[in-house]
Amino acid sequence: MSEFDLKITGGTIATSAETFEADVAVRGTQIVAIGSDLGDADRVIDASGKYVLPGGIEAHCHIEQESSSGIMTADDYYSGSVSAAFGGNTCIVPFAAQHRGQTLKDVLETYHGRASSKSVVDYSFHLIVSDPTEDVLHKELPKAIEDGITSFKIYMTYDRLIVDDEQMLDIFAVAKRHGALTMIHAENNAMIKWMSGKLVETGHDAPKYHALSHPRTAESEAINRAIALAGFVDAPILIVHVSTEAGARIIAEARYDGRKVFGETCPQYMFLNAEQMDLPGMHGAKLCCSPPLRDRASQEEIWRCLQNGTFQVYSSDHAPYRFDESGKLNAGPTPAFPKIANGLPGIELRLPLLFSEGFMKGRITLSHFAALAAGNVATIYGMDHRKGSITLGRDADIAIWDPEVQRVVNAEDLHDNMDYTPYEGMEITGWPTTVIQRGQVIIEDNELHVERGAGEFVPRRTIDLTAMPGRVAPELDPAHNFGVDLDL
Ligand code: DUC
Ligand code: ZN
Ligand code: ZN
Repeated sequence: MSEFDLKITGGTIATSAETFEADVAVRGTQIVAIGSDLGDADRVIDASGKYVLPGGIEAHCHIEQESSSGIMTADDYYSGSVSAAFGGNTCIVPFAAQHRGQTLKDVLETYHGRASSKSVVDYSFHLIVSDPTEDVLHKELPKAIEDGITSFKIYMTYDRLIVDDEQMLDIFAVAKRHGALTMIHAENNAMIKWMSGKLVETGHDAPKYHALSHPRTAESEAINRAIALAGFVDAPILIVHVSTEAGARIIAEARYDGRKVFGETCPQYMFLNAEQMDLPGMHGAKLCCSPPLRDRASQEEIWRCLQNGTFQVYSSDHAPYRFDESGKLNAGPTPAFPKIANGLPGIELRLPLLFSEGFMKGRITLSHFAALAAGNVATIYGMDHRKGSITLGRDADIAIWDPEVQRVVNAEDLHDNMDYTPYEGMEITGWPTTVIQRGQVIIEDNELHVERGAGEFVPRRTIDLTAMPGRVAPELDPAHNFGVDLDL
């Protein structure tokens, strides 16, 4: 009998902290040795000339989720997870969306049912909270957190999802008390509605006008407000899908002040711009997402904020709606832009795009790539005891990247259930050719080697906020408020 089940030899390993040459050995589901001259193994993978990196964790994706207007995403947990795996991911954290009137218990049961029988990679969920009733706040959210769902998203826009400032404070206070992280879709609802109304009234209802209807200031105003509200109760927040430099600066400044604030951006804000929406007919609908694409200068600014660490998280925001009546054209063949489903696909290309344009072109180091692919997300979302690094004792979730592979993006080559990709025609250098999940090779030779349902639910821990001091607002501090203790 061999000492190990699997050994990966000759590769260059990267974690968020360092890059080094070594062999990796796996027994069962875990990494058990890293070094040279390790013992023999049942199977040896030669990774000479390749990079041995943590399996990606895609922490912002919409899979088998009904939008607030009832449109189902094109990907279910099978196609979505297969596409994620082909893109070098071994774990996904999609949303379990509460629509108003639903209990969180029912929502989570539904999503566990959807994922457990289909996902080929490990998974967790972030809740979307749209109806913060007393029960939700004081019973259901604490229970969900206890069960390992330690993050939830709220929306500052969309009529059917929006929570107002007072509700945000309620949610932040619960998150603070129980150690959860609130993710925020930060856009000013009134500005979007006002601009959309003006544009449509004046006949500007083609898809490209969607980009104008969500002004940059709508994002920065909402980010500012979210940070002020969360900062008041000293609760940790993560601003998702940041599209503007103004928004990024507010996040950077809050972090400079020690506030408990994280930032995320997405490939669409680095690789695409609104000029590309100026297409004939409805084709611009393929690029309608919220926040919208901005301009070329903004792409460079978002890159810079990724490089300088303002964004710790880089996610696809995969929100797959096909260019047909099941998705983008759900409201008819020529809907005005406010009726077009929002979102772009990108779960398979998130990492190849960053590897190619970021690491291979010298914009980020390999360690920074590993951090953005998996390490940062594992830490921020409470999975780093199991995932996100090539480290002894962690799950053997590994993606072997071949820097020699050259590909031109073509929607037909992707494994999602979409009929287009916004990245069509882009040239990519480097690809994850072997993907290993908990010691099992799941992708090799361009083929899937895993059954549906092989992925497991990963209960997550609460967030570690060491080195993020935050502050107590004087009005909430008994030393400065006549001794009032609100026991938040
Ligand atoms: N927000 C998301 O996070 N994804 C898709 C659309 C949206 O508004
Ligand atoms: Zn959002
Ligand atoms: Zn999203």
